[in-house]
Amino acid sequence: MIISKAQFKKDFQKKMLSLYSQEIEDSSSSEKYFALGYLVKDYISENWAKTARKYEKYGEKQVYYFSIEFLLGRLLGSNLLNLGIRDTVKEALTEMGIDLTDIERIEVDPGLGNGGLGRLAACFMDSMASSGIPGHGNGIRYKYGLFQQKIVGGYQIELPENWLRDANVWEVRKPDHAVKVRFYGDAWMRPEEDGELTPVHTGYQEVLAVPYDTPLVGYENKTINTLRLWSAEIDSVDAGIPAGGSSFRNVLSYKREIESISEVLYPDDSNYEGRLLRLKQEYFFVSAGLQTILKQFKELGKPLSEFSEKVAIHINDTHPAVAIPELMRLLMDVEGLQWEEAWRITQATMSYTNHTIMSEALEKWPIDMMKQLLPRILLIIQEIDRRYRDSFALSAEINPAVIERTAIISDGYVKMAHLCIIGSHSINGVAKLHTELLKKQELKEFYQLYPYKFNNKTNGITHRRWLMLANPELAALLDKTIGDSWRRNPQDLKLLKRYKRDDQVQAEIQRIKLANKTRLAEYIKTKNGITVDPNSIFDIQVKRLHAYKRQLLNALHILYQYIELVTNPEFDMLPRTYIFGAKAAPGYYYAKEIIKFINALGEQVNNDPRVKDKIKVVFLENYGVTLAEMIIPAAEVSEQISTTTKEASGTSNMKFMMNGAITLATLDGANVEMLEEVGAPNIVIFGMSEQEVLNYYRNGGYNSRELYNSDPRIKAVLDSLINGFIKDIAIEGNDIFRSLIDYNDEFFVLKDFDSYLAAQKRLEDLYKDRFTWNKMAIENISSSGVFSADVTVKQYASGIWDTRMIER
Ligand code: 26M
Repeated sequence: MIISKAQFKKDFQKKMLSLYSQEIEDSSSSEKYFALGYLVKDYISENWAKTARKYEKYGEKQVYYFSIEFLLGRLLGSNLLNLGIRDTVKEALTEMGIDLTDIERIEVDPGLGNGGLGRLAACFMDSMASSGIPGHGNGIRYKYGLFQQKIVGGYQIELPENWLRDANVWEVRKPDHAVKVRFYGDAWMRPEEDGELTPVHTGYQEVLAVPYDTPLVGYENKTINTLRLWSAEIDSVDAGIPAGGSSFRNVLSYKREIESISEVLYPDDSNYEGRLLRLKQEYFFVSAGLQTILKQFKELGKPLSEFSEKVAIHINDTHPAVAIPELMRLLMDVEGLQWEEAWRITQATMSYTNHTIMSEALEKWPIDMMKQLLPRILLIIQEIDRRYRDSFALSAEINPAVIERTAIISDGYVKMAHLCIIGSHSINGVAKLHTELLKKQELKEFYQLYPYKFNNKTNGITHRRWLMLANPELAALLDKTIGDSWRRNPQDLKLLKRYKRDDQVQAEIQRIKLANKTRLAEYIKTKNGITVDPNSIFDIQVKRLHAYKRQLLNALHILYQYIELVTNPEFDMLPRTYIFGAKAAPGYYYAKEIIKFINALGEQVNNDPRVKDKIKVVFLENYGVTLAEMIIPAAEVSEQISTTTKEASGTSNMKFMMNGAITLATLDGANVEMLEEVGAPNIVIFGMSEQEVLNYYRNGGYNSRELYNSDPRIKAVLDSLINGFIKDIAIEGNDIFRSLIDYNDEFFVLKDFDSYLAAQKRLEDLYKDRFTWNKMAIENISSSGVFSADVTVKQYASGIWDTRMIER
């Protein structure tokens, strides 16, 4: 949109007056935030309504992205940017003596996701709107987001994330669009006189699902899509009150039970836990979303046979898998379709993304639990399973064991990934390597049955949030050097390649990095009280804490350098600041021990005069989207060191690359494609190959104790975990030692240790030559355009959803 500074000032003043009955001069920062937020929301509103009408008018196919997490981050900055008025507003505010970034800092970061999966959903929402794809999100409006992390005495403490304490300016509650979702009761097929079977579901509890809509603003294209998040509320007190009737106490506990559905985000992103409440959450937002989609489709006046021509539904990991039987239920029980027709429509509508090959993360629900909570859905799943097994009856070449292994229901469980594969027309992995592993390992038998369903869609990130907003100085340098076409077409970043040897551009890149590092150093000083030198190498690993991501490998290397510094007079190194940020799932004991270890290591290294400030170790608490926006642009070394084959894709790797960090990586996930894009001289690769890892996992033969006994560096490092050399980790040091030696080092930390050390040394040598380093940084920035989620969502649109993009 176009607005003059004068008009904006008038609008802002008016909004302040109507909200708080006061002048801007008399307002607090928080009041300024709310006034500006509501004003921006007004600016959005007009095109929000228009977008919906336009989609309707042209009969556009709509995409609904079903995800149990949407990790959006703050929205004021990105909405201003995407509306195309951020510069105007910033200048106008400056003229009024107000700093826009001070106002932006007031906004709470809604942490409605754990990490990669939830953030990917948010990047896709931004990219779909910005590419003119009619794509909307469907999820849960958690009252409490991911816990806030505090570090006390080196340990993680979790506090509730009450993000809704103050008003949320972006959402619109739509009580008139509420729908009812049914749980519990009994379901069976009742034989009719004509021999037909009618489904019956009685004695259910009804929960009211109330939608809250948030606008998803496209980048300067007048497109506003919708993120619909559902909140669980009590409907009528007579639907589902337990025995005892509607006494006050009964009603109160009933209300609590209902509201608990959308109360809190599960804080675990790597371990499946068969909790009834989690299954409730899954069915809750899926059923509410599907009922709405079906209702909207019917308003078009088209026959249901054309449903999949107008609607695509994407299942983000298996968490929304019950969408498949739920759509079947709606089409049959409510709309009266026959099984075959309903099944054709369902398969044609649904598509599924797999985000992990780790077996402990695969969802499977006990049949009994499903029967208790979702009796009608279980009947439908059983019928899908029966027909799946039946479909092989005539083909002799299918081994019955294969059918059993790929079935949806077996050994007392409903396997959600199997349901997704069988019930969708497309299944994709999130990086080339990951998709290949799915095809040849984890889902091999499905791949043999349905090769045409499998495809790859490498993840991406929105360059608007992760470059334009997070690194405005770099964005300005790009504009000045190569023009601003990269903003619309991120692959134009490659125009920067020509400048990789340009002294002036190199100097600017280095200056901007230093400025970003200095800002981060100030933050570290205030938050952690640690003085770090902005001229030291900033080496960063930020992501969820998990054994396979190997924060431990990083920490053990630091410990190695520390030991060398204090014992070996010959040893020298460039000053380095190691920065960590990571939340551990509250029940993940080992991950929490690693947090303690890193903090204890930092405490000791940072205060040991013999280190002479060559090493600083910083653990930044409460890592999340907002912190990432400050940390990533300040990075020089990006640690992407997962055990090869374990990280499906990774997405922070792409964010670091786009901000000019040099990646230190295993050939895992999307790191492989980053290497392809940027070229071997511009990335530092180490570690085991895919083949080596798979071999060990399949045939055994790895013995970590041998490495401990044969490599004196490993011995020295591990011994210092248990001999009191590092203070205050008596228990943690011992447990970590045992995980590496007694439990044979499941993630090959010791196996990769030597190779990692060598890679770290190469990195240091590269850094000594600033011309080479800056050149590498420029190569990375210019090669990062393909990792824009704009590219990714267009591939989804054409390859899976078959949706068009609307031109402005
Ligand atoms: C499941 C059941 C109960 C509670 C929580 C969950 C759950 C929540 C999130 C499980 C997994 C969740 O996320 C997994 C995830 O974030 N995977 C990451 O997805 C990214 C986007 O594709 C990839 O880049 C990462 O490699 C992958 O680890």
